[in-house]
Amino acid sequence: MKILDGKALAKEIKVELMEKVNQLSLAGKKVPHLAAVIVGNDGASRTYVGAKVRACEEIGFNSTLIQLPSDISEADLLEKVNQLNQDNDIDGFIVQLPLPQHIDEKKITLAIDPKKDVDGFHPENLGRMVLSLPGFLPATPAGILEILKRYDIPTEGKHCVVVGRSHIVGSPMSIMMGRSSYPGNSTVTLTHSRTENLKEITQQADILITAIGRPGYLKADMVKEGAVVIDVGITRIDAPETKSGYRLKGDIDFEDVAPKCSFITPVPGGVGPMTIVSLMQNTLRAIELKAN
Ligand code: BQF
Repeated sequence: MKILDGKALAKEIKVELMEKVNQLSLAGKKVPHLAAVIVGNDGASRTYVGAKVRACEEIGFNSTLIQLPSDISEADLLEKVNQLNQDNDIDGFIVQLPLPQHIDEKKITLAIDPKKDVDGFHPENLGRMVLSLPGFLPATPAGILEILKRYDIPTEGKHCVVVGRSHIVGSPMSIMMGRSSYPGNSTVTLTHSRTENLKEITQQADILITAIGRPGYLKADMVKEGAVVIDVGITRIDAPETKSGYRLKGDIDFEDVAPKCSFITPVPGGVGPMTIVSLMQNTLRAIELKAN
């Protein structure tokens, strides 16, 4: 069993991005500028946005954090999105999800200029992904492809089982693994909460990707010997002995499953850090796409 070290990979890619930023600076060109909008005070969301701003600082991107109160109206948030769409200094921006109940996430996502939609959630970018046209790929699936690529994991003809059908991870992941490219060319099965005989299906996976947010749900008896296992789940578990008061747990029962795998991503330090660098890669691409 080999660990797919997302944290180390993310560090490597950040160095590559740093070099590209230096080249832009030396050429007298604009350095990428990412803006992040956060609404309200959710602890996890603040951690995620903090990680994104910190990554910008490490790489040398400009970043702007826009903090808005949880009781902001949908109209006012849409106004903010429009402002960012029109701000020529901002190359890309994200609106951190989830949003408060009274705000329609779909409306907000639709309002983002697809050319600045570095999260890749706008239907135009999702459509481009399906058609393999240039655009922004959603950060988490893109980060997983990068892991598979950099570890030279064969995907062609393999059975890839995705557990979870969210718009942000499971659905796009299933499409990307089925596309005619590398990583891709897999035979894909997308499973979800209504799937019957889940265990029989996951047992057939050469590549198993789980994104359901149920800590420790997948046990060794659900995994084939030698499978490549990618764990996207990150649930906060109370842990009073730690400084933060919590620890992160994936969808995979790691201790149970790891001995059976050829490769496995840990939580933390697997897919999560790759999600952050994918967002950074998208932000750099926003500049490149603008130039063409
Ligand atoms: C790590 C996210 C659910 C819902 C909304 C590093 C992150 C997480 C873990 C991170 C996530 C999850 C993000 C680790 C961003 C990934 O070391 O294991 C980084 O910051 N993520 C998000 O922005 O929104 C989410 C999960």
